[in-house]
Amino acid sequence: MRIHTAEFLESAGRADQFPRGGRPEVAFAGRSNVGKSSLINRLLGRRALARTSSTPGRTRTINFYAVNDAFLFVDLPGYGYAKVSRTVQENWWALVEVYVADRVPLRGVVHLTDARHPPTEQDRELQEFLAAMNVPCVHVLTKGDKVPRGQRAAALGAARETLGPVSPEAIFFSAETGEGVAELWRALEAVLASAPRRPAR
Ligand SMILES: Nc1nc2c(ncn2[C@@H]2O[C@H](COP(=O)(O)OP(=O)(O)O)[C@@H](O)[C@H]2O)c(=O)[nH]1
Ligand SMILES: [Mg+2]
Repeated sequence: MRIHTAEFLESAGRADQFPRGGRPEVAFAGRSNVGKSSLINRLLGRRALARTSSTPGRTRTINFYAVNDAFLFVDLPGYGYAKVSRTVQENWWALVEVYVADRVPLRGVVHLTDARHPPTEQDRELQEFLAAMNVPCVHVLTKGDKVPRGQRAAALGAARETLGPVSPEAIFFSAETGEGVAELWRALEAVLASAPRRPAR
C-alpha cells in the first residue's frame, strides 16, 4: 500500500463525535502498551501520527485517521491498565461497545496481543464481543522482534488457548524491524474491500 496522505481527523469521547461519511474503516484494539500506536505509525510510515506513550492507559478517546482520503484507521483506547478506576474502565467499555455495535463503516478489527504474553480476560471478552457482533478480526502478535522464531508456535498456541483462533492467520509484527507490515497490509486491504455490514441494531 502506498501512503499518500495520512491525517488525524477526530478524537471522539462520545458516539455523536464519530466522523460522518461512508469511507470504510478498520479499527485497532488491544491492551495499553501492546504496541498499537507504534504499529499504526509503522503501517502508515509516519513517525508520530498516532501518539506513542510511555504512560499507558492515558488515551480515553477513539481516534480517527484518514488514509489516502480513501479509508479510515480507528485507534480504539487501550484497556487493561490496572491503575484506572472501575468507572473509567466501564466508560471505556461503553464507548467501545457502542462503536463496535453501531458503526456502519466498520469492516473489521485488528486485535493486537503481545507476542511475549498470554492474552488476558479482557482480551477474551473483546474477542467474544467481536464474534457476537459478527465483526471480522485479524489477530496480530506485536513485538515479534522479542520472540525468536523457535518460540513462535508456542506463543501463538498460548494466545489461542485463551482467545480461540481469532483469524485463520495470525501475523507476527514488529514496529522495530518492519516484520509483518506487508502481510498485515494484505489482510487490511481484504478487510477494507469487503462488503459493508448491516447495522447490528
Ligand atoms: N521491541 C519492541 N517494542 C515495541 C514495539 N512496538 C511498541 N514497542 C514499545 O512498547 C511500548 C508501548 O508502545 P505503544 O505503541 O505506545 O503502545 P500502545 O499503548 O499500545 O499504543 C513503547 O515503549 C514502544 O517503544 C515492537 O514492535 N518491538
Ligand atoms: Mg497508544
